[in-house]
Amino acid sequence: MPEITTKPRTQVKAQTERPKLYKVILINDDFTPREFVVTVLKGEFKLSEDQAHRIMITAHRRGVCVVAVFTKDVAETKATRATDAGKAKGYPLLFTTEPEE
Ligand code: TYC
Repeated sequence: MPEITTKPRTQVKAQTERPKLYKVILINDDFTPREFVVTVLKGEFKLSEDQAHRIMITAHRRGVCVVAVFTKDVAETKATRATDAGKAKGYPLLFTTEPEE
């Protein structure tokens, strides 16, 4: 009997690479109250009052501040939720995401 040999159709890739991480970035604006930015940072990113205040002040002074890094899905979900919290109050508060180098 001739033996039939078939090549495996799928290649199993070694799962040793770390998932790419994404930064959530807070953008300054002239209208959102400082205390509201701090409240959103604490609620969505589980930061302490002190950490949230430092990040808010850094964005206020420099224009932008990295809040934290997450996997892509988590970063995008948190940025959207935090931006929507501002939108719900009529504020132009904005969080964006970008891949880490
Ligand atoms: N610049 C705002 C103000 O003076 C406060 C603020 C800080 C808004 C950081 C957004 O990402 C921000 N009321």
